[in-house]
Amino acid sequence: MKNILLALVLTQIACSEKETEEGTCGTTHTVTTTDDSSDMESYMDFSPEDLTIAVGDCVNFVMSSTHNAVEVSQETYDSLGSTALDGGFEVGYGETQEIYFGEAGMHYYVCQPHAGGEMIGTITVE
Ligand SMILES: [Cu+2]
Repeated sequence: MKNILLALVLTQIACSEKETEEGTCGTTHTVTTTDDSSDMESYMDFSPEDLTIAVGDCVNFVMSSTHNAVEVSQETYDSLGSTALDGGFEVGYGETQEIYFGEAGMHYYVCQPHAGGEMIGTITVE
């Protein structure tokens, strides 16, 4: 019984540490992609493409298997490039990841194989 209690306490400590590190999400927004290439217009898009959120909100990126979402600099975004931003977020193909945004600012991201086809997006945190 003592061991079970200890395990519970340790689990709770681990969880609260994680929350402090990543922050606790205010509202969670969702960005999705589709693998259905019969409609190229929606295939080459993040949905939504441009998202405005509040400081402390999270964005849950739900990537289908042929797309990724990689943060880039404004310059790379403007030139439809695909070079990842140092220390930026990166959600892999077919991956779902919740990203916490704790500071106001602008984030630019692209789908690396389709950046040239304007599969790009922004997150505005205000
Ligand atoms: Cu893509």
